Amino acid sequence: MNSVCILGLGYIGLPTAAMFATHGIKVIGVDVNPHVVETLNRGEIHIHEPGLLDLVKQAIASGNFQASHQPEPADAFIIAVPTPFYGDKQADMRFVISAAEAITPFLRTGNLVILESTSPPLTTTNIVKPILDKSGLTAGESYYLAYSPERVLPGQILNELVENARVIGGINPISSQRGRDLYATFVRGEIVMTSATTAEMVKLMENTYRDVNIAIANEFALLAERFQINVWEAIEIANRHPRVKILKPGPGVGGHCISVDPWFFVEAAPDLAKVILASRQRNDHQPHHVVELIARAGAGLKDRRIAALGLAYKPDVDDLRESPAVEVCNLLSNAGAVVKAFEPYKLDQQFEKFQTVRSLAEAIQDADTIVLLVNHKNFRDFTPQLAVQLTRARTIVDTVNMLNASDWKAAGFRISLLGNTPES
Ligand code: SAJ
Repeated sequence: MNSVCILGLGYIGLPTAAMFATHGIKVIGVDVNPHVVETLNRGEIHIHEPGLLDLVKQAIASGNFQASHQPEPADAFIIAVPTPFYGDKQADMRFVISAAEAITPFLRTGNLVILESTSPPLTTTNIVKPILDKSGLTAGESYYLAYSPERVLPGQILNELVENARVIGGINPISSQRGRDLYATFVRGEIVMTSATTAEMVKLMENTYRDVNIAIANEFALLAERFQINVWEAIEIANRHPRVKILKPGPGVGGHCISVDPWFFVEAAPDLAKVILASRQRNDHQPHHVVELIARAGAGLKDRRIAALGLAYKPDVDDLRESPAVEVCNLLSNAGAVVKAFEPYKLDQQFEKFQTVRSLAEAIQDADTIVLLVNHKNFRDFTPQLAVQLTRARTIVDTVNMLNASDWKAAGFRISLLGNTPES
C-alpha cells in the first residue's frame, strides 16, 4: 500500500498520519475543522503531545503529508474521528457515520477501510459496512474492512503507537491480513488478528477494566475517610502483596476514553452491565465528593474564594475533555464559590462559570482555599515557603496526594487530603 487517507486529525489520527508519512506512505489527513487543516499546513500542531510537533514537521518535510478538508482516492482509509456520547450516555455515532459516507464515493476495488474510533459492539458490521456497501463494491471481496482500536496512552502516544500490541479485527480473514500489512509499516509490537466484533469488545473491555479498578480505589478512599485512616498509606501497603495492584483514587475519571467507553456496554446490554454501571457512577460521583471536602475544609462555599490548580483530565496533558477538575470548578461555582483556576497546559481556555488565570500566583493571591486537582509536574515546585509569600490562604485541599503534609502543616497550613480526612 502506498497511500492512506486518514479522517480525523486529533490525538490519534494526527500521530498515526505522521507515523505513516515518516515511513514512506503518502498520507492525506482530513479534518472537518478548517483551523486544524490550516494549522497543520503551516507546520504547526493544535494539540500538546510530547514529540508530536517534531514528527509532524518531519512528515511535512518528507513531502508525504498533507492536510485537507476532504478525502482523496487512496489505497487505504482510516477513520479516527471522535465517538462522544449524548447527555443521556447514548453513543453519538454521527462522526463515524459521516466519515464513512465521505469515503464511499472514493472507494475503489482493492481498497482497505479501517475503523479506529472506539465504538459500541457491532459498529463495523452493522453501521460502517452498510454505508460503504453503497459504493457497489462487496465488503471482504472487492474492498476490505477491519476494526483496529487505538490503545495508546496520551502523554506516551508516539512510543505506544509503535511498541504496543496492535489488534486488527477484520470482517473476514483477508481483511485482517490487509490491515496487518498496513500497520506493519511502523508497528513493532505484536499484531494480533481477530474478528471485527472481538476487536471492538477488546477495546471496550480494556478501558472498562481500568474504570472499574479506579472505582474500587475511589471507594476505598471514601471508606478510609469514614474509618479515619490514610488510604494512600493503606494502598501502598496492600500493593506489596504479589497479586494486588490497587490504582490511585482522585477527583474522578476523565478523558475521552475511560469515562466514556464503559457506557457503550451499559447502553448495549443494560440488563448485564451492572458492575460496570456501578463503577461509572462511583467515579462520576468523585467531583461531588471533592466539593464536599472543600466545603468542610473551608467552612462552606458561598462567596469563598477558591484557587483551583489544574484543569486537565490527568497529569501533564492539555486535554480537558470530561475532566473531573473542570466538573469540580463548575460545581463549586454553582454552590456560590468564586473560583480562579490555573491550567498550565491550557492558558487561554475560557469557561462560563468560573475564571481562568495565567499563573499559579494569580490563582492563589486572594484565595481563601487552594485546591490541588491535577498532579502536574509543574506543580511540584509549589512549596509552603513559596505559598506563604504569595497568598494569605492557609487551607489546602489535596485531591491527588501531591503535597508533603507535614511540611505544609509545619508552615502553618491546614491540609485536607482526599482519602484521609475524617468524615464529619
Ligand atoms: N486515573 C485515576 N487513577 C488512576 C489512574 C487514572 O483516577 O490510578 C484517572 C486519570 O486521572 C484520568 C482517567 O483516570 O482522569 C483516565 O486516565 P488513564 O491514564 O487511566 O487513561 P487515558 O484515558 O489517558 O487512556 C486510556 C488508556 N487505557 C488503558 O490504560 C486501559 C489508553 O491505553 C487508551 O488508548 C486510551 O484510554 C483510549 O484512547 O482509549
